[in-house]
This record gives sequence, C-alpha cells and structure tokens, in this order.
Amino acid sequence: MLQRIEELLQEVERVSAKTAQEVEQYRIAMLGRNGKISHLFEEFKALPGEEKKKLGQKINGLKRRAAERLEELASQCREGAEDCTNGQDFTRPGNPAPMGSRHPLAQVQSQIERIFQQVGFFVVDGPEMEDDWHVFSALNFPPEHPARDMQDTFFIARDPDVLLRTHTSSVQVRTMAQQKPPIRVICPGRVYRNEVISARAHCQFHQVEGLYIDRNVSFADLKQILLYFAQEMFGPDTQIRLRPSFFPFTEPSAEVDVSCNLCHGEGCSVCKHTGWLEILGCGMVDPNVLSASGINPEEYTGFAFGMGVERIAMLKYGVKDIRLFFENDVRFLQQF
Ligand code: 2NL
Repeated sequence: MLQRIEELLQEVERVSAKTAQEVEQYRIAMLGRNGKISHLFEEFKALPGEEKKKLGQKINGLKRRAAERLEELASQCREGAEDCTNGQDFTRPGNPAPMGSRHPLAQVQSQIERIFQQVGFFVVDGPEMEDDWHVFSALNFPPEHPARDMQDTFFIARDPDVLLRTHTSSVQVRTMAQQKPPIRVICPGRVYRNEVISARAHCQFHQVEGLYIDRNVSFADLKQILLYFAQEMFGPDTQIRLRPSFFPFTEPSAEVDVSCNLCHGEGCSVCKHTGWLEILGCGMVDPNVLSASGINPEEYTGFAFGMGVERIAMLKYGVKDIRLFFENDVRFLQQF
C-alpha cells in the first residue's frame, strides 16, 4: 500500500490541465467517489490496526495534496489558458476602438465650400474621367497646347479622347452647357497631372474652382469676392494683391497672393521674405469659353478662379511636404 500511495503522489505532482474540462477529469479520476483515492481508502479500512496507524498520516497527506493540486490547476486555468473560458468575465467593457478624424484635406475643402456657399455659390460635382472637349477644347486650349501632351496628362491607353481631368474646370463646362446664367458654382474635387512626385508636386491633388456668370459681372466683383474669401480663410486682417498672369480660359488673368499671416508682411522663410503667399489663379472668363458652351458673350460676362486645396492646407497648417497628405500615416493625420 505504501508503494501505491507514493505512485499516486507522483501522479498528482505530474498532472497538468489546459482546460476546465481537463481539470474536472482530474478531479473525478483522483478525488471522485469512484476515484483512485476513494478506492485506496476502502483498502485502508480493511487493514489491521497497527498498519492503519503506520499508513494513516501518509494516506491523509495524499488526499490533502491531491485537493491542493486541484485548486492549483483550476486557478491556472482561470488565469491563462486561451482555450479556457472558465472564470472569464464576459460582462466587462470591450477594448475601445480608436477614434478616427476627418482628413485635413477634407476639412479644408469643406471650409472653402462653406465660405462660398455663404455668398450664394452652389457646390457641384462631376466625373474624374473626362474627354478632350470638357478638359481642353471648350476651355480655349489651342490644339497644340503642351497640357494636352502625354507628358502632362494621363490618357487611357489607345483612346486619346479618354483622360483623367487635370482641373475641375470640366465640371464648370458641364454646368454652363446645362444651365442658363446666372451661374454661381464652385467645383471641388480630385485632379490628376503627370508630374514627377516631390515635396511640392504630386500626380494627384485637389482643386476648388469657382465660376460666376451673369449680366454686368466685373473684375471689381472678382476682387471683392477674393478679398472676402482670403479674410474668411486666413483672418480678418488679411490683404490680397493681384499680379498679371495668363491662362487660356481667362482674359485678363491674374495670380492672387495673400499677405503672410506668419510675419505680417515683415518677411519670413515661409513667404521667402516677400511678405506675400500665392494662393490662386483667376480672371474674366474668355468670350471664346462662353461661346463654346452656348452662352452669348455679348450678353453675359463672368469671372472664374481656381485654387489647390493642398496648397491652402499647407499654408494654413505649415505642412512642408505634399506627399504627407497621401501616405495616410496616422501620426500625421492625428494632428488635425
Ligand atoms: C490655378 C488657376 C484657374 C480658372 C481656373 C476657369 C473655369 C472656366 C472658365 C474660366 Cl469654366 N476659368 N477656371 C480660371 C483661372 C484660373 O486656376 O492656378 N489653379 C490651381
């Protein structure tokens, strides 16, 4: 009997259990009513008195140790084993999912939209895949204009009349073809140019273009709208200046600068010591562009402008590299 007690003690020390089921199997086999220790106790009862005295302590020790092991196994199982659900609290709160936020370009685009909606412009949308007419021909681009070149524009293989829009002017061309003046729209959206990607240029970016056509729309109206926009976007003390420029679709044309709100005209590294930052291009809609879309240039005049959303966002937030907007690194995005 002594040998049997020693054997069972060893078995108790060696036993392991990965699941609650295995723990229960151990309890039944060892400590259950029909278990190995109960059987041993039955044999023990039949022993003569002096044998009982000799073995009583040992057999009670075995039973105690077996019960301790049961507790150990049960608690190990509760704490750790993955495949053991025993003892887990299913009512505890879940792991919170991290909150996302709107992309900085989406935020800036919405802000530009709101500023123009406030003064009666409607936001309109259009296709990113376009044809030559809506991107170039209707906008007075001559047939040999370099923008039509494969070097500058993405064309769909083998069909030179399917291309990715290089500006959202195409949406305004569609609007002019569908509506009669007065027209007051802004057209935000993604555009594509076949550029070498760098800190300042990307093959995709976002534009907001604006168009206002009615009787007697003047260059003075354009300047007033642009001053209003600049002050809403960059603060009430912001000044603007216009420099003569050229676009095929406007005449006259101008580039617009805002006073640098970092150095207030003193000159700093952001405005390259000029006190001014270029934010958009604009002009009076060329009569050829009105005619191409069936609007009589003798009756109507209009102004148009276009700006890059990335450029506005970079100036507003001091972002130094345009590529950051497209990499979706949360360490960058979380800052907005
Ligand atoms: C720039 C300059 C500009 C326009 C866009 C336009 C549209 C129509 C007719 C005439 Cl339908 N003009 N758009 C006019 C002047 C400048 O964009 O630098 N954009 C990033």
